[in-house]
Amino acid sequence: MELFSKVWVVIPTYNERENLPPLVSAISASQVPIDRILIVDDASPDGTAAVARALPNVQVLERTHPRGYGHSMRAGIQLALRSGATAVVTMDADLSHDPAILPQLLAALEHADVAVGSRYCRTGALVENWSLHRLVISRLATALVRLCTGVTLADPTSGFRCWNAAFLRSVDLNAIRSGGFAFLYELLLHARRAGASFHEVPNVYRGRVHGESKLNLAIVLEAVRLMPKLLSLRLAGGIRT
Ligand SMILES: Nc1nc2c(ncn2[C@@H]2O[C@H](COP(=O)(O)OP(=O)(O)O)[C@@H](O)[C@H]2O)c(=O)[nH]1
Ligand SMILES: [Mg+2]
Repeated sequence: MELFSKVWVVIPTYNERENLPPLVSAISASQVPIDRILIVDDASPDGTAAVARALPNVQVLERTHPRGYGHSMRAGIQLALRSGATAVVTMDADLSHDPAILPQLLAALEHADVAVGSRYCRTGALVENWSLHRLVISRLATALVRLCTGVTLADPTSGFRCWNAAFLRSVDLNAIRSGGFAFLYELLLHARRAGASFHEVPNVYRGRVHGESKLNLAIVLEAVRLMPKLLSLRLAGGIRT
């Protein structure tokens, strides 16, 4: 099947009502043939789901429990795959992932299983409007995830990824336990174990303007606790390089 015949974009949301209308317009303006934009909302109190339902080409998956980026991402990706997606894009709602690079991400699937929108793929960081402490956390996470997964991407923690769906179907998503952002790191290791080839595309990451970050101590601790597990899985072998 043609790789771009059914492109799904999966976006987990929690309190993103102001960001969704400009995001959906920017995705449409990127001129890629998007079959469906799937908003996976965790019963946001600000009414994000109702805003999303009024937007063109959008399907809303409403979840309740347990709340979390990782739980939502897994549910969203699985729905996209069950619905026959040929390519799956994952991105955030807060406009930090620039839809203008969608054509490059999709084009990269001609020669890679996964294309990553990357903050760090040139010298220095492509970030704007981000506090120093967020940059430091991000850089530390980058170093740890590279070490523990063995994936040599410049930006292995980026959630802006574009997958060949046929490849993604070969990854056991139910084996991933993390409910927060650590889902992304676990997925990376499982993808590597399945023999993934990667390609990075520069993405100028803009810190959010509307709404609040959901990064909190529990999410950071979950990620820290995951690292030894990832490392032992990596060292246990069975990983094609
Ligand atoms: N469904 C769902 N989405 C979430 C949750 N936490 C964060 N998100 C979404 O995940 C994306 C990234 O979160 P964000 O707060 O921007 O994280 P940051 O960029 O690390 O500050 C955004 O689209 C959020 O709305 C959650 O618990 N459930
Ligand atoms: Mg964000």
